[in-house]
Amino acid sequence: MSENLEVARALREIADLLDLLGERFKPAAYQRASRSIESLTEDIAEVAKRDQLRAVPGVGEAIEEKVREFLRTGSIDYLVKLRAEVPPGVLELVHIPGVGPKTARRFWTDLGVQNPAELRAAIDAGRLVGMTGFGPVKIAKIHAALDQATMAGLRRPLLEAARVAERIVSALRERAPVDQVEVAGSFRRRRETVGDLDILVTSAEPEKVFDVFESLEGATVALRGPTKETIRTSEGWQVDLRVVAAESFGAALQYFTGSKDHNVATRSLARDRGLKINEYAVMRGEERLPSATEADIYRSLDLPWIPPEIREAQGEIEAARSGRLPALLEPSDLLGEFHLHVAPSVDDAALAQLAGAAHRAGLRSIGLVPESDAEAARLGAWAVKRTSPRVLVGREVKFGDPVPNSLALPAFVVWSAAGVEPPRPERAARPHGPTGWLGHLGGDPETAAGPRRIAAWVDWATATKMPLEVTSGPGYDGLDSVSLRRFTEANGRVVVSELGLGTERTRALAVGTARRAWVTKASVLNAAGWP
Ligand code: DGT
Ligand code: CA
Ligand code: CA
Repeated sequence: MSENLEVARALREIADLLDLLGERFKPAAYQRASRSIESLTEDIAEVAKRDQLRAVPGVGEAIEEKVREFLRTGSIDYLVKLRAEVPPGVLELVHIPGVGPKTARRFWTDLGVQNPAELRAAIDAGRLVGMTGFGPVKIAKIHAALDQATMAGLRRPLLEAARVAERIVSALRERAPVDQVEVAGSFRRRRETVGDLDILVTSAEPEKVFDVFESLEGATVALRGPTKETIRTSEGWQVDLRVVAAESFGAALQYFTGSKDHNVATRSLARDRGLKINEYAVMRGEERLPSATEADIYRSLDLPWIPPEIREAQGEIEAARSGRLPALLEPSDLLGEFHLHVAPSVDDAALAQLAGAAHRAGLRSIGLVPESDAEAARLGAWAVKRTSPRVLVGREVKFGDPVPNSLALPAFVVWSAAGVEPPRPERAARPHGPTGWLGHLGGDPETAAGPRRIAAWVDWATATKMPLEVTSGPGYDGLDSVSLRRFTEANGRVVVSELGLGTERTRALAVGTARRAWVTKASVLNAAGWP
């Protein structure tokens, strides 16, 4: 599997740590390199093999060395050293909405604050008042974010959860005596942020499963019982692992997938029909009804199986009862992928490989997004020769900027909303130029001004019939499923982008975000091999 996201994450952490340590220019370089590697379409190991790392935007000599070290050894010495210089709680401050690394550094160095709890105490004690740049509004915002964070534990983006979940699931499958393995909870519902991971397995030998689980690299045991063990990973994730009997697997999966509100609703339906549902089984008095699969559980309520992504008590039970559950978007519905950034170094062989991978993935068309006019011209010349998949060359343009057309008009434009204030809907007008859609709604997560900004963009897009891009979670583009559902129910159209070919993970998560918003393929432009 491609290591691009792992590398990007490590570089991002280096950037955060350097920022916290007060370095001036290096953090920006690491951040830039991290972003370009995250959106690279080619496997970073391949780029390294071709000796083209330095052609990736942001990668200089020092970063190249670290990328190579990571590819060789799976870790970066420099990162390990930096981690030792910063208390782990200080790095947690960086993830609080409204607090970037620079602000976290000030809390740490000026106030001696070392973790979110201490920051809260400092605010309560009035210690932020009078600090330059911290007016009452800003302080209140941080306080509210902290409240949310401590109420639900610190929540982190779905994409991060996916990396950890995949690693643990594959280790369990490979090394532990398990039969069925599922990640339940908010992760299975593809919630935008995840508090902790809830894994369910069936096994005849729970003790052996727990032994493997707690021996995972970097794991510390928080609690171990006969059927449940909780660990903390080196990244700070709490992971619950439960071993359940095969005949209870459906009941357990349904219970631990949640949401709580959905469970409350299903349990009340059960009571109406004289049944009782718990995490072990559906019971009619003393009689145990089939409970090995989730379909068993829903069948006992005369309901069809309900997809996990919409189990939020937001109308799914009524829809299921009346036979009106939507056919949610499936990964195989996507016939085009149109947000493929390509490194300037990419040669014809690498392009052919990319097209081949797209073809094998069932895509009928792909859209390349080069960085410069010269690259666009070169890729355009190559693209006209391709038929399966069809290759289009587009550009990403900051919303409000003119479309570059020095040689030929791009086939499409991804309008980037990153850092751009939304126009008022009553002054609605779509930008001139070729077919386009709006992406990067939240922009950089650190500067994202939050829900109100996204709502304003959604209103504008609804008024102008501008399609919106959906990617894998607000850690990247900020379009949450609630806004998305509002948009598509008002007939808005979307483009679902995985932001990188061959990474099934990002594709699955982008589709998951769409499914959470009840999106069917009818609303998805690239479900038809568009254009
Ligand atoms: P998270 O971890 O905060 O992102 O969200 P979840 O949904 O994964 O919540 P978690 O880990 O506390 O619990 C997993 C599931 O277990 C939850 O979605 C529903 C079920 N569950 C947990 N506690 C309760 C409860 O008190 N009542 C009911 N009905 N279900 C519960
Ligand atoms: Ca959870
Ligand atoms: Ca849990």
